[in-house]
Amino acid sequence: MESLKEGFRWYGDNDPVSLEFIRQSGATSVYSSLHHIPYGELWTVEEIKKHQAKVAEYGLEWDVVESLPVTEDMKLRTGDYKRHFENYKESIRNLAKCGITKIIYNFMPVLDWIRTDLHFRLPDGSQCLRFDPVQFAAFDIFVLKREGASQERTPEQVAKAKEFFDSLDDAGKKAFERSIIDVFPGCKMGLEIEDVRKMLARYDGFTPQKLKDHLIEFLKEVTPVAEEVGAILAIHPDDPPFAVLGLPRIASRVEDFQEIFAECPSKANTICFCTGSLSAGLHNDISSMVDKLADRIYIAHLRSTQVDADGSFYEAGHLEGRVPMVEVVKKLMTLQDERLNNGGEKIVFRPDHGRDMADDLYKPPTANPGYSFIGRMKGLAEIRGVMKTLATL
Ligand code: DNO
Repeated sequence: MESLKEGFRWYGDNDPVSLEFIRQSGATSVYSSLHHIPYGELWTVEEIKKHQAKVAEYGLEWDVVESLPVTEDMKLRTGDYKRHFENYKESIRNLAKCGITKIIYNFMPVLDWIRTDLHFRLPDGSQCLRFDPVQFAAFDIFVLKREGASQERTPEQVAKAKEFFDSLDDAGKKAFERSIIDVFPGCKMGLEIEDVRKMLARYDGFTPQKLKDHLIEFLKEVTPVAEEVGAILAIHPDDPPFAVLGLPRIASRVEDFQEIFAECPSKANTICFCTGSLSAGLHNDISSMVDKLADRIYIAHLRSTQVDADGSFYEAGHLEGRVPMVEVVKKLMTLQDERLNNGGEKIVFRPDHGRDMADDLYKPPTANPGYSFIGRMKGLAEIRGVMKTLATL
């Protein structure tokens, strides 16, 4: 068996983790995006080539686009969405002209991922990201004051959330609010609570079915272009894979993906198999998901979570937690072997997130929680060890 292709995420020139470091991790491939281009605007060949050249300078390859963002207008089919669709299609063509054909996107309304603690301290002193449903309920009910937030929870959960919130003094409450909004929606945007309310309001009365319909319409529009130029689009699962803030979620369980693939059978319609996001839902059995979605997996994010009895989860070490990583890697390598035997391509993965550890703990916080260098490199090293072992058995 052959090892999977090893990737690493690079956030571009502003990423404190440089390409110089990434190259030392053992990765050969880079997951990156043109972060300076506003969502919905065109990625020109010139801009793509510039970025690609920076990556190539370090002997690395910009293999995967993470992400080509889908705008809120595109998800809602309002405002400027038609122009955004045209730009999206043209950006896919331009990427393919530069030889980049793997494109990740997500269709999560408003937010990308949610946690309540960005510095959860583990017994060994390293830190990771954590989600606590009680704290999140406190945010939803007492900070955001979202209508219906209490009714969606049991009286016991509401009482616990109140107890937590009341235990904070004013400064603590402010800090708590910031810690959640600062990663809303998935990156630091300097939002205020009123902005969050406005963003959520756009989805008032928007059902999961409607969002799914919009996703399928989006796919039916863009996959023919992707197919034409030999590209694939990979949907990123909901993180976490359950309902938050009353927003519709449609990429949380195996049935969701099966439906998405059945309704848009194009070969360009694939999943970014993110074991970390998926494993935060106890309903997801990661190993059997590889089997069920195998023919749609070309890109993977490998990481694990530990889900505790109270429904909270934290990002566990890459070989720990509830993802049977060795088994998953073995299945992916077997799948890849079959593909390679049939003239297909390698599956590319990256270690997703990592702990803040060693001297990364003492560096100023980065704009991208979960993306410090050493923890991710540890994850990559561990997975490389697994792959090498499996390859020589
Ligand atoms: C989080 C990432 C996501 C992912 C996007 C893809 O760390 O897994 O931000 O890049 O959801 O669109």
